[in-house]
Amino acid sequence: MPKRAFITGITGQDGSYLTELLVQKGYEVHGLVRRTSSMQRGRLDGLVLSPAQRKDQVFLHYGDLGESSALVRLFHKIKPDEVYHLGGQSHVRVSFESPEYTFDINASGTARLLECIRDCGQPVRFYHASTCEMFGRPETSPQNENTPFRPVSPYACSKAASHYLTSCYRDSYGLFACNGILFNHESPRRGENFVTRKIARGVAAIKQGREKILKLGNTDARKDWGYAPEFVAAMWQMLQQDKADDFVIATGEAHSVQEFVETAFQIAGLDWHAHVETDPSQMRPAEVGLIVGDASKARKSLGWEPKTRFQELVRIMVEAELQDDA
Ligand code: NAP
Ligand code: G4F
Repeated sequence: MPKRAFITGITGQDGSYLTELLVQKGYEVHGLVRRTSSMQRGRLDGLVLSPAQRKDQVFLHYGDLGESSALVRLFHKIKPDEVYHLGGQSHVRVSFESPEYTFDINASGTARLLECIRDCGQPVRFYHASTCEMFGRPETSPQNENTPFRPVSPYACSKAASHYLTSCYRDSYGLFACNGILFNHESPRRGENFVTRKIARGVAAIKQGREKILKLGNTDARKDWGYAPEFVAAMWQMLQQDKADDFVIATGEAHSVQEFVETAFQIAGLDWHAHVETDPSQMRPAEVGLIVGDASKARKSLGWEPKTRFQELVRIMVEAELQDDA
């Protein structure tokens, strides 16, 4: 019998890469999808899988993290061995506009899933998509699994609640439940309204004469940016351990949005000075401080290491946009 995985957020950046990884490992993959007015699911339509793999190994089910009844039914139907909980309202600035929705889907959504696992009567391994945003404005750097959380956005508060729920169910009920505290990870599949993809798309549009200006918010912000396919591999590795635990996954290097801009424009042979303007609507009521991750526990226990460094990541993203738009 192949192992069965259930992925929430399968249509997202990480969900799509994780699906490819698990299918290559022989898993049967079941994904939660929301009903939308269009049947197009760009990232899933572009999965690097053979027609047979798609037909025999990937199955989509309607549901929503806001509704427990559908989740309960799906658990009984799928009987997953592993659950990768990646679904949620993942945009930090949007969380200031929709805090209640963000909290319900991200925090209560995790409680709904954990209850399904507690009640399903079989051993299930659970991965929760935690985030470095929980560190907020930390007093120490770099941050590891023991660094206190000081969240500064509704998104980060919802993820901190979700993180603690996951460890609470591990401690209280003995569930195999892991938190992956992932730092920013990017790719050509990143959502268009996250800054790295926005810059890569903007650079391609300017290069091809379709746009003249790229408008950005706070370009002084510094992030620890890695490459998404490498980060989803760590999710799988966490669930293959003998004991459930929490892990920071990061590159350990911080770069500013401004450096991303300069590198991206340089790769395309353009001068950023002529094209970048400030957009006050992209500023946030609060920004995190300097967060940069210490992934030494993951290196020791999982053998996980980042391979793709900043310059190469920017190149991958800009070249993908230039090719797409050619
Ligand atoms: P993403 O591309 O924004 O994908 C989010 C996924 O969640 C999508 O599949 C989305 O479905 C789904 N979703 C949203 N609301 C839902 C709901 N009410 N019910 C069911 N599904 C819902 O995010 P990502 O970059 O892949 O990140 C995956 C997870 O890791 C997220 O939880 C994010 O917060 C967390 N995280 C990400 C990073 C990062 O740098 N990427 C770092 C740390 C943590 P639709 O396609 O229908 O919208
Ligand atoms: O790309 P961003 O929107 O990502 P952010 O806020 O770091 O959140 C992402 O990473 C988190 C992990 O740290 C995840 F938990 C979360 O789910 C998500 O995947 O913004 C990156 C930085 C911010 O400091 C922002 O203020 O870029 C700055 N920025 C500057 N101009 C902008 C823009 N961000 C966006 N989205 N759009 C801009 O025009």
